[in-house]
Amino acid sequence: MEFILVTPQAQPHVALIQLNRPKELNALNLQLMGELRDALKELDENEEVRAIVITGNARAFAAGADIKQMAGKTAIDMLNIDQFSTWDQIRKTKKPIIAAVSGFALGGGCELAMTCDMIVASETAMFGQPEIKIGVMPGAGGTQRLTKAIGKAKAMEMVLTGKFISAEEAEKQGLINRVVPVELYLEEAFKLAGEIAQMSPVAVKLAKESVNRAFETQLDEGLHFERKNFYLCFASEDQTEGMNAFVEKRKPEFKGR
Ligand code: DAK
Repeated sequence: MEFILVTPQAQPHVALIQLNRPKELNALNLQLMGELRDALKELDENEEVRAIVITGNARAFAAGADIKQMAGKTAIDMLNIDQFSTWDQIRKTKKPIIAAVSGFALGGGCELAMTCDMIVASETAMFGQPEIKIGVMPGAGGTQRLTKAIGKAKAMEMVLTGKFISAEEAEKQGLINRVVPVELYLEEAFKLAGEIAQMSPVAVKLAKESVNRAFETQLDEGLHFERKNFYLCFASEDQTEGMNAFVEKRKPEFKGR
């Protein structure tokens, strides 16, 4: 891996992926995205990993797709490169992913953060979809996820003017989970990931899948899907362990089975 650093056990059961093109503000070139896709697939299959944190550095989470790499491309080049399959693969990660964002989260960087399940930000974080300023528009879910997160009026303004919003504003709008001082954002993301890692990995996966369904279906179908996953929890040893531990007044030991 050239452009990301992967630590499978950065903390017990929590993996860390750090985007690592600091000079280019972690601009997401094709190789970086491929590495990210492969790393997530591997971590998703690693039984020791229960939650994943993706971060950049204090100055930038990611300033977007690599404009220099995209500049000379034609529509057919873009079609043939088919970056969407990479992004789709990332979206299909079953384990929870927390984006720990500081500095710029722009364009594809903002979209990557929104593809994660939760966002913890430093006070210096800035979110934006500035593609309009370079003659294009968001292409990795920005118009959809941003609109669902912060509503039409605010999303429209960001997408049509390219203006950034601060971490404070992003929290107020419901785009992110919380804002902390810059020296604490990674620690805070690990804290959240660590909390989730103590739960049943089976229930966590099924719950993540069910929450995501709310964005893809009507209520009736979503409720139906939730019910199936709820029943499925009762096929796990973790369900027996969790409920027995409660009755016996002890801490459960979940195994992901
Ligand atoms: N791409 C390539 N290089 C970038 C970059 C980017 N997005 N952002 C920054 N850099 C590079 C700069 O060119 C500069 O490199 P050198 O000139 O030193 O070689 C270095 O990083 C430092 O940047 P600056 O000198 O510009 O730093 P400043 O602090 O002055 O400004 C900035 C920081 C973030 C405000 C500025 O760099 C900036 O405006 N960056 C571009 C932001 C942007 O427009 N982002 C959106 C890109 S379009 C798709 C999936 C996703 C996408 C498309 C398709 N499919 C699945 C098909 C996504 C598209 C985008 O994200």
